[in-house]
Amino acid sequence: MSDHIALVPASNWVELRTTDADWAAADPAVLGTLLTHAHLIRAFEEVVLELAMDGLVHGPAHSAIGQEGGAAGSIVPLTAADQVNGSHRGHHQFLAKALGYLTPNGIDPQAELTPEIDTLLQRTLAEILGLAQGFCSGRGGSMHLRWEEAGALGTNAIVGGGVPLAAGAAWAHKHAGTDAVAVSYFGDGAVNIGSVLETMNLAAAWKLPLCFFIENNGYAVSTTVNEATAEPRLSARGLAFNIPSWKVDGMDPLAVYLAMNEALAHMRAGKGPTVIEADVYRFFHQNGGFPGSAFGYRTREEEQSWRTRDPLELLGTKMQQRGLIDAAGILALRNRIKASMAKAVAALTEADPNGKAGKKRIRPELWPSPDFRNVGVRGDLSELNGARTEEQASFSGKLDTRKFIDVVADVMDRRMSVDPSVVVMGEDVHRLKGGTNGATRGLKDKFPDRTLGTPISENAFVGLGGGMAMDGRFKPVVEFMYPDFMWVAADQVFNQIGKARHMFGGDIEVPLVLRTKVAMGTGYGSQHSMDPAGIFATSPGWRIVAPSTPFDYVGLMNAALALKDPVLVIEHVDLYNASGIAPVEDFDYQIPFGKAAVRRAGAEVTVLTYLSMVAHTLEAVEQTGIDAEVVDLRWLDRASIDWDTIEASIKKTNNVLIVEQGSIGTSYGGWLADEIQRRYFDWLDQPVQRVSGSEASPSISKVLERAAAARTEEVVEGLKQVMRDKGAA
Ligand SMILES: Cc1ncc(C[n+]2csc(CCOP(=O)(O)OP(=O)(O)O)c2C)c(N)n1
Repeated sequence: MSDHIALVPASNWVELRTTDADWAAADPAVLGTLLTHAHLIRAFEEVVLELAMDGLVHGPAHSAIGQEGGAAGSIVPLTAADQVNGSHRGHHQFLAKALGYLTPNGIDPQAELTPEIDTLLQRTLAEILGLAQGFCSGRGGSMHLRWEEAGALGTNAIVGGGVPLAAGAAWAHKHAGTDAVAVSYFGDGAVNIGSVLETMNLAAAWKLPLCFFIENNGYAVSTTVNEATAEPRLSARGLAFNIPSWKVDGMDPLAVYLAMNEALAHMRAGKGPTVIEADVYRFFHQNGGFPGSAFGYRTREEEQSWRTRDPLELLGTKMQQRGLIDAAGILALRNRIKASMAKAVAALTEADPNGKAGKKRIRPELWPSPDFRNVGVRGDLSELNGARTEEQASFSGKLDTRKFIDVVADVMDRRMSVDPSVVVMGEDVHRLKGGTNGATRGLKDKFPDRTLGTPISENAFVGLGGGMAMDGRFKPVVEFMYPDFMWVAADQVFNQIGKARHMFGGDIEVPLVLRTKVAMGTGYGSQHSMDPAGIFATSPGWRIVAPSTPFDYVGLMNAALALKDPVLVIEHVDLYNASGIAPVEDFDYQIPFGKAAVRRAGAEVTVLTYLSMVAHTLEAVEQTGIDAEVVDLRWLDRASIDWDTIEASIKKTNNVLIVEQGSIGTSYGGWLADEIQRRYFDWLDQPVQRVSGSEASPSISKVLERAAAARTEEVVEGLKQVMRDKGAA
């Protein structure tokens, strides 16, 4: 029989329950503020549900009625410098954080509401209704409420999606030398999603001041906690990552307040993240104004028993017992808030002239203009004004023949030397002489705090980078070891980072650089051999650069780092060990924004290509003797691509061949061919032709891998096909 030694978690795990002594000792001003927050949230949510029942809320209205205690209790202790983000059910936290910002000394429940609070209620309601005066100009709605100034970083429609972003804010707080914290709110359903668990691990490993606040309302839509997990004590999640964890009754706002104060002491002392699980109950269904029991997944009796534990009642009763307010005072508070909400509703809606008596409509003049739909998908590029740009042909600095990969490391070394905000992160970027290829050579030694080797958690660490970028104090350069890992991190890359600027109103900046290398030809097989250009080019928000020479790499990386948008920098292993003309000491120029490079002038066909396929194309042109114009696109996304150069070339050659290496399915050329045919149909002698890889991803077998990817031979064939088909269309 073996010995069995019981092991225990390294971190504390406690349930905090209030005592009579806690209630007796609680600061009256804190209790008054908690009561006012809770009533403001309740009355606000009641109006949202009324408007939803009237059909005026477009989309879901996830009300927090019943859950006010968790938000008020945890946010009242925060300072204006602390930040929060949340989930689809986030009105309550948004309002509490905004109220805390507007009234840093708390709110007296017996005082009049200030005009600032009236405005807050109206603008929040306006956002939920999708109106121009809302905090995100009506773009965000109920599920994307952001008011950065107040420390409300944004609610999120992807369950768990905001959590990595909050870690980025926490990283920035810590490394800026402040004691501010971030709090990320999510439901019981979110504790089982990877982004949350990955971020718990990352935040603990890096000791980030981040509170994972679980609002356990017992249901993810209709699925119970017990159905979804074998460990329904959700605060236990923290223990797996050595995070101290609290469980509290979220219907008791004082318990939440006290637990948050303990968690804040831990985080502000630099000891790392915390978990708080607050048991709460939503009095209504997932969204809208019907009770959950109407949908059959819970009983009316259960709902009734939770309603007897209403956090507003508890606070009111306890305050009355201490003589801090009386029933009339509470009623007056509620009436004042209802009056403010009525004013907000009157400002945003009016009688519907075409409807039955009493039917309301949104005031038509308050909608955003339809022209606004695409404004702010990316920034306005003003950040590039005055940038020093260079082309190799006119460069006056010293040039030499150098290995591409050395130049990759050099330019980052230079940027990190002159810009203390640049932070490099990724798997093994801090070891192995600069990651798996040497791209980050020397950075860890020179910049130990800004060269971060990450755990294998692409979703969490790129999301953390996104949060850092949105924070703005640091400039993340994130590396994905292989492009295919973008699928692992797809939520953060595409739903969060790519959409953030637009979704939150069009004017927030997301200056993140994502580096990755195409590895076709190295035998790494189906899951490591994609070219990500096509997927990023068809996803909103991203800019893409793809340097084919070391000289361009320097200038495109510098431009990427200067931009206030997320930029994908695509590299290629074939190029890493190739040599080319590159600067030796001047790494401070940019390649002109949105400018392609004509690598060979020609009259017969325009070849549009990028990255390693530029050299293959030039080789193919040489071999065939076909007089092709070879355009190295350099900037690939639809907002940065050089239409002027493309147009001039097409008008000259009247034939187009798009050349890329990767699989046809997720290829880059699809959208480009479509766009070219729309724009230049009259100038084309034949349909746009394409060279790409096959349908399947390249396999490990050398022969199959070669057959699946395009290289010089395929371009030769493509050029010949164009010539055969010329004029035949
Ligand atoms: C990744 C993802 N999966 C599914 C959904 C659809 N969805 C929205 S809310 C929700 C339930 C979430 O439950 P929980 O996290 O407990 O939060 P609650 O609604 O109870 O506040 C689901 C399944 C989503 N938005 N995101």
